[in-house]
Amino acid sequence: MKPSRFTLVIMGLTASMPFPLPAAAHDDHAAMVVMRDDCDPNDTGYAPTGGCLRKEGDVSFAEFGVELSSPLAPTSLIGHQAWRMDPPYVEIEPDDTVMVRNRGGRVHTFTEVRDFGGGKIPSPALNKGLVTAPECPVSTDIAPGGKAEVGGLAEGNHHFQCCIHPWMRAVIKVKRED
Ligand SMILES: [Cu+2]
Repeated sequence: MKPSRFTLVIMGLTASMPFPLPAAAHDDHAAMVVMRDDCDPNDTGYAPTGGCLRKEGDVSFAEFGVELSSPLAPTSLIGHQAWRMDPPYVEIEPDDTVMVRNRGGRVHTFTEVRDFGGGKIPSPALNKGLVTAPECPVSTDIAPGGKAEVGGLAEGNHHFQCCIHPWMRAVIKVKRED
């Protein structure tokens, strides 16, 4: 079991910095993960939960809800697959940083969890079959257009998820190349 060791910088503010980033790392990102969704900005169904702040997108709030689950897996969360981490798997070296951008219209988080689990929104439909990941209630929101930088990761696999849409997942593998 690895301790959670990472640095998350949100919009110029340092949320937690157990291991300061080397200055050069800020200009040299080894990888990027883009958080995406395709919410329809004209659908007022999104308004009570932050709206849809993007110019284009054609997924209605109703369609989003339908895709949360499948009749074939009634107790499992599936989730609309337009809400996604792109790519869901990246490999970096120990001193590298990953730039994370929210290019969707909804709020997302990019939260390191020991184990993938449920998110922080108290909605059974959004967390079907999942136990809340303990890291999620204190996760940091990244607004549409926002970004974060992840660095200082130890060697090994690191699990990141959105704590609002828990099927949005990414694994960052940190591996030293020789
Ligand atoms: Cu999300």
